[in-house]
Amino acid sequence: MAIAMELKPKDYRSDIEPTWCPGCGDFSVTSAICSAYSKLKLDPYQITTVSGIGCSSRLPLWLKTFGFHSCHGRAVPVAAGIKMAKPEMTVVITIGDGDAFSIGGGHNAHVARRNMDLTLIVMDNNIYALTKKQVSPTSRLGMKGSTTPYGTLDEPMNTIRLMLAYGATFVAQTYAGNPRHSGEVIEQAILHKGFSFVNILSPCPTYNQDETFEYYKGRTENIQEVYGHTNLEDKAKAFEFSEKVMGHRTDPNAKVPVGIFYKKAQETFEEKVAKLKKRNNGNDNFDVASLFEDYKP
Ligand SMILES: Cc1ncc(C[n+]2csc(CCOP(=O)(O)OP(=O)(O)O)c2C)c(N)n1
Ligand code: SF4
Repeated sequence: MAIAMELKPKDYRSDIEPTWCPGCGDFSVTSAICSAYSKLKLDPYQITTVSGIGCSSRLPLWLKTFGFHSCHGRAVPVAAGIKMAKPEMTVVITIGDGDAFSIGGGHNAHVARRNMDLTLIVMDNNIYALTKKQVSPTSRLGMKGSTTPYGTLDEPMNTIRLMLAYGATFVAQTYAGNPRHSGEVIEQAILHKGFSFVNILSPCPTYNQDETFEYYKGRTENIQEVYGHTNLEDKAKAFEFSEKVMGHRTDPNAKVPVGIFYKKAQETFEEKVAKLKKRNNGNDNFDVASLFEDYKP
């Protein structure tokens, strides 16, 4: 991560005006990301913000950093490739819950278990918004979408628990209605050396009338402040708190936990690769030609 000049959050914004609907939670996520970049004094030319396809995935367009608006479900492997080619680059992935947990869900396990130094920010609006209201893996049971007019029969996915199980070394949840908290969590996630996952509850007022700003009002609780959850290396405790994530789906009085669930220092994949290269004097001495020979008919 390169340290550069002092820049204000607005200095990370491009001249392109967001095309999101008024009141979209993703505006606040954009501000939180810019605020984190500014606090960390990052050089915009040392950041790549990578997305897939979706309303949320337009986010890199509004930034002055390098950006890659890739394919639906493929932002994570694109980001992994960028990180391998340029390990000194800060690589941040900004995608929706459909992108991250439906079509692209299979990629998360591998960047997490490898502990690649990437930050995955999911704007979780519990719906496919760009394609006009189909249910996503985080939609609540019974939610009606354009292709599920009688309500979905699927139980929602607990993405916090999933990422803990995959071996992510930083797992957090925050809320677009609290951009200060979102900014602080994103800052911590980028600072963390290794794979960091930040789920941001980001309402879509156009297609989701269930999980609205009104719904979350007074319903979130900060697990650091309320429960004093500060031993962040305690994975059993992190799993315990992750159980609370789903409570509000069935109990109208249950709170929605926000904060950092888990954080652990662990060697990154890039560090391991650098060591391997050093051990081989920067040269892999691998005979590619003989490999091709093996596969000749
Ligand atoms: C390979 C592929 N499959 C499907 C689509 C259609 N598609 C575009 S965006 C999207 C889902 C968007 O939902 P999400 O990722 O949650 O983002 P949001 O729009 O809610 O921010 C789908 C299914 C596509 N563009 N490419
Ligand atoms: S449809 Fe929903 S997610 Fe998409 S821009 Fe509008 S409010 Fe945001």
